[in-house]
Amino acid sequence: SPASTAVDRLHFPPGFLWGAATAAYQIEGAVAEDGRTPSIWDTFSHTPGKVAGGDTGDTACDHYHRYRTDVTLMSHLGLQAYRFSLSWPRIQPGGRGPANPAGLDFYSRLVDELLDAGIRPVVTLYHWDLPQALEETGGWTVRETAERFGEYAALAADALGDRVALWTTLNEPWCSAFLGYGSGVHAPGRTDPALALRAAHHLNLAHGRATAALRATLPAHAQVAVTLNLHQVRALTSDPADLDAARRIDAVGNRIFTGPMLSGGYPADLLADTAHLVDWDTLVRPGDEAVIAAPIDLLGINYYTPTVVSAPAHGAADAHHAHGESSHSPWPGSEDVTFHLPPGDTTEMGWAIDPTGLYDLLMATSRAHPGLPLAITENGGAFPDVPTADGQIHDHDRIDYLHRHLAAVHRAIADGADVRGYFLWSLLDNFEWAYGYEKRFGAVHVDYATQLRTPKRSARWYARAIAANAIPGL
Ligand code: GBH
Repeated sequence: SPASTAVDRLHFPPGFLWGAATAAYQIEGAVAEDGRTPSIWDTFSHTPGKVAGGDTGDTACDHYHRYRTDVTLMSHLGLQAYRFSLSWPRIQPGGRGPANPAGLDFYSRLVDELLDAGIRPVVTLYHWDLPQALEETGGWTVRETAERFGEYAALAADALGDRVALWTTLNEPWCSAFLGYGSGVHAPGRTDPALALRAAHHLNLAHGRATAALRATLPAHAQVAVTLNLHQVRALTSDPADLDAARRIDAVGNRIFTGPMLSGGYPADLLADTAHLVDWDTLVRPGDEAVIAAPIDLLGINYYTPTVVSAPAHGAADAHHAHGESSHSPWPGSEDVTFHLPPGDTTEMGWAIDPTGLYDLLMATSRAHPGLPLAITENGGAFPDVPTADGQIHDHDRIDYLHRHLAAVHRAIADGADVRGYFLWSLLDNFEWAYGYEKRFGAVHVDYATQLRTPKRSARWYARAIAANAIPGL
C-alpha cells in the first residue's frame, strides 16, 4: 500500500505486534496457593518500612483466580500479544528440584486461554521474584543461582514450549542487581556495591544458561529474547567531565549487560571503573562470556524516561537524586555522578516525560547492534485517574503519553530501526514495587476493594491504535 498519504505516515509495518505487559508478583496474589513458596518480594514487602503503605502482593489483582476474565478483557482491547512473567517459586518451589505440577498448570491454563482468544503469549522467566530459599544461599551474589535458573528455564520450556513461541529470560537485570543489592530499594534490600556487581555478572550468566536451556528444549521456530531497561544517558553539557560521567553511567547502566550479551564481552572501561570493588578476573570464569554471548533473536527494551548526568561538581545545587528512598547509590564505582531531572512535565513517579529519549534510544541501539530485531517490551506511565459522573476514567495524560511515545517509535521505524512490537505497561493497575498500590500504571483501573476492572479512556484509545495498526487521533 502507498506510504505517501498523511494517514499512512501514522501506520506501523504489517505484522507489528501490539500488546500489554504485566508481571507475576505485581498482579497474581495467591501467594501461598498450590505449593508456591515465598519469593524475595514476599519477604521484602512484609518487612516494615520497605514498601509504601505497608502494601504487599498477597492479593494484588487476584489475577491467579481471575485470569479468565482478564483474558476476556484483553480480547475486548484487541490485544495481539500479552507479556507476562512466570513465578519461579510457583513452578519450582524453593528454587531447586522437580517442577510443581500445580504451579505449571496455572500457566498452562493461562496460555490455553490466551491462544483460544487469539492472543500470543510472551513469557518472561524472571521478573524479580527469586525464590526466598535461593536468597538464603546467597541469591544473585552467588554463581549457583545462575545454574539453578538454567534448570528452572528448562522446566518451564518443557511444560509450555509447545504453545509459547516467544520467551524472555530476564526482565531488567539492572534493577535486580543494582536496586536489589546496591541501593536496596528493591528486594532483597541489600546495600553493597561489590555484591551488586557480582549479582550483575550472575544475572548475565543466568541469562546465558537459560538461553542454552531454552534452545535445547524449545521447538526450532521459538524465539529467545532478553529485556533490558536501557538507560538513554545524556550528558548535561558537552564539558568533557560531564561526557565522562555519561560514559560511566552508560557502562554500569547499559554496557554491563549489552557488552557480554551482544558485543563480545565486558567493556574495558567498566572493568577499570569498578576494579576497586570487584576482582573481575576471579568473578568471570573462563567460558562465562561465551555462555552469556549465546545469540538471541530479539532485544526487549523497557523505556520510561531519559537519564541526564553531570560530573560531581557541576550543577550539584539543583541535583535530582533519582534513586528512590535510599541513601545508597545504585551506581557502583560512579557514586559521585550527579543526576538531573530533565525539563518538562513528569509522571506521578516524578519521571520526566520525554518521547525523544525513546527515539534516540531506539536509533542508538539499532546502530550499536545492527541486525538485531527490537521490541518495546514496556512503556507507559503512572498518571492520576480522573473519574467522571459517567463512570469513566479520563486518563487523558496517559493517552497523551502513549500518543507521543508511539509517534517516537513510528519515527524510529521510519528512520530504519527494526522495531517489531510495542507492549504497554501495564494492562492493569498493580503492585508498583516499593511504591505499593499508590501508583497506577494501568490502562485498566483496578478497584482493589472489589477487584472490579474498569477500562480507562486510554484502554479504548489503545484499542483503536491496535485495530488501525496506526496512531489514532487524541
Ligand atoms: C519497570 O521498572 C518494571 O519492569 C515494572 O515491573 C514496573 O512496574 C514498571 O517499570 C514501572 O516502574 O531508578 O530512580 O534512578 C522500571 C524501573 C524506572 C528503573 C526508572 C530506573 C530510573 C529512575 N526503572 N528508573 S531511578
